[in-house]
Amino acid sequence: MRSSVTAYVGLGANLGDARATVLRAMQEIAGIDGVVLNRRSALYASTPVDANGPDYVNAVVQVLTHLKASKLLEALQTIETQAGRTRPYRNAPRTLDLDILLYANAHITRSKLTVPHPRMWERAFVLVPLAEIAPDCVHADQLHAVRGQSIEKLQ
Ligand code: A4P
Ligand code: MG
Repeated sequence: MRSSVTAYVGLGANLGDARATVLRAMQEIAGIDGVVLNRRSALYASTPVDANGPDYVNAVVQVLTHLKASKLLEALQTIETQAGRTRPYRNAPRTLDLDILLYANAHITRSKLTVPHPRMWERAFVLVPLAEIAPDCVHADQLHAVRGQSIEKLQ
């Protein structure tokens, strides 16, 4: 069996009951064959970045997985589809977005998968929840750089 690696998945939603969708998605990620959900951040409300529509609910989870990154992406996309995700235009409001942020120390540049996620370092809605569950993955300077973006921990 392949040895397990640590990966981080970003969750975002700003259509429908976004909080319930993100919580359900965490359960569904935990249910993927070959994935163990190890840590989950709090839920955060964040103002859309480079996008429009309602505020987002965002979170990050840490998983341990035997799956190759491409198989993990396929499983995440199945969960997005089941949550009613449509893609009418770039950065459109969405019922659920699941992005692979980090996969071990891998650098992947394929047509369907770029890891680390290319825009993660510019985004408070990724870095703040990631720093909550994996402080070693985020440098204080990186958090400082996104301090102008509005993000608030939900109760
Ligand atoms: N893809 C490539 N690399 C990856 C990866 N590391 N993880 C490919 C997941 N998918 C990856 O993604 C399009 C294609 O990217 C996929 O088919 C996959 O093969 P998508 O989710 O259909 O499209 P997208 O949402 O436009 O792309 P992405 O990358 O999710 O968008 P962004 O750049 O993450 O922006 N503001 C707030 N406050 N909160 C948010 O969650 N999200 C976005 C989406 C913009 N603004 C936001 C938020
Ligand atoms: Mg995505």
